[in-house]
Amino acid sequence: MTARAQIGVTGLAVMGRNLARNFARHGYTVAVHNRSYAKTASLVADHGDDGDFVPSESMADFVASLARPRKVVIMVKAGAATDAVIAELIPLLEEGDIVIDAGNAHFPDTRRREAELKAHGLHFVGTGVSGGEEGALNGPSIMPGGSPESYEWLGPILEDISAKVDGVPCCTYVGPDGAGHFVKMVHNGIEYADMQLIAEAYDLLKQGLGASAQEIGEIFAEWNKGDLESFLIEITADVLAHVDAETGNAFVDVVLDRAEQKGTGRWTVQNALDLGVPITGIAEATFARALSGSVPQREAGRVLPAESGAWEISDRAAFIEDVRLALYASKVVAYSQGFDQIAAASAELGWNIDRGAMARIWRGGCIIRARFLNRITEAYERNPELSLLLADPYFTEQVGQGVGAWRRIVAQAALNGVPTPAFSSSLAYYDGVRAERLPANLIQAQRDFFGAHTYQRIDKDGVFHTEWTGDRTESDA
Ligand code: NBP
Repeated sequence: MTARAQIGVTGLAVMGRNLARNFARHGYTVAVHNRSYAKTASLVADHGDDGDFVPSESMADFVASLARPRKVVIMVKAGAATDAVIAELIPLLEEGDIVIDAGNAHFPDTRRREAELKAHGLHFVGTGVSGGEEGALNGPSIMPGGSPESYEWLGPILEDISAKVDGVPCCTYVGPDGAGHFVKMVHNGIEYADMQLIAEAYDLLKQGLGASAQEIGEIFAEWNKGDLESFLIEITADVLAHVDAETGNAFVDVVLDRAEQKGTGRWTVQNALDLGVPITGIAEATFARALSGSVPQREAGRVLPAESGAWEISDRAAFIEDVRLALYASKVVAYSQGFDQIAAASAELGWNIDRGAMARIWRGGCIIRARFLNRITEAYERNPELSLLLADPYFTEQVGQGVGAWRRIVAQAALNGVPTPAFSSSLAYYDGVRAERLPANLIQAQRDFFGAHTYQRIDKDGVFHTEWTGDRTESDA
């Protein structure tokens, strides 16, 4: 076996197969392997024309077919399968080789694996890959972590096969150990928020205007020509226009209203709680999916009184514009919160993640690709230490122009009994961060009362406690 392949992919289900084809189409000699040989054989049989594949039945032959330093991409089911493949690889690899996990691993697992492989003299690169099947084949957004040294070998290849926007690759080095998978996790969390916000906008247009799916699809198609231009708005317009072949009804009207939530949204929210970062848009989006699937509660809840009247909208065009502005503003909040989470983790784990660069590599290839990501990159370029994306002058102005609309929409939704958890919580967050004073003063006082948790004062430095059950004197804590 000649060690001639420049990169290898093990795990040739939907994602791995397409990624391997993408490498081959870019002129790389690609070693390919799968636990069961059938997938390897069918890849070469069906797509051998894409380029130069070196198929192997055994892991040992697969490793032997790779030029050094070996670069092995693992694209298997995240979790135990990844550990099984790594265990098989370790004895076959040599110092300096690079193992790339491109599956959807949870970042603590990536940190553990990176440390383990480092002890063997191997590089381990946990890599976020977004864009699904189509992205893997034609250019995904790629978020690699691991050592900077491994990126020197790997970066040019990954940048080559990634999506390009204005000629710029949607791939960059994210940061050490689990940083790549972490950023991919937050990307998916933002995706949850984005989808929920779009769904709420759809619901408002449907319930407020009594508009048909077709009509709402046309509104989204129009929105896609402006600031909201994005992959998700584009496919929403497409989906809303689709007619169910069996019934002749709008397709969305025959789809059951129960959304699933898999790992990444939940992980994002769990991690935000650990970090103490309010990502309310993402959290509400995750819980909204959970609520949609809470069948017994929803059945029981139908008896609850609404106390809302018939919703009458006199100016349809003005209402549609209000929904658009509220959607844009809420979307900025979701991104602002997601980038706060990245900043917090980066500070805690010493990752030094460049948030502007993350927005740049999300512009193409991935599910949240959107026109306004350019604006986010610009905001972080203007001020790399920006503590609140919303407070960047561009976004302050853009969101500011829509605040009135945002309030009208959230208020009308509440008055008319339409649930808008992501719109509403995003506005509450906006008002929270802009508030001169929050009622947390009372919470601190309560905590000191029942648990002697102490408090600080606005008029002098120090930490204090009041003897609530005694004479109520205040002492330094
Ligand atoms: P799957 O997640 O369905 O995994 C199937 C692959 O894992 C097959 O190649 C299978 O081999 C292999 N595998 C399993 Br299962 N257990 C194994 C083990 N113990 N040892 C070795 N191989 C094992 O594939 P996928 O849908 O292509 O996804 C691959 C990865 O990409 C996952 O981590 C997934 O979360 C991620 N993903 C990402 C996106 C995205 O947009 N970025 C989309 C979809 C998936 P076999 O053929 O022998 O059973």
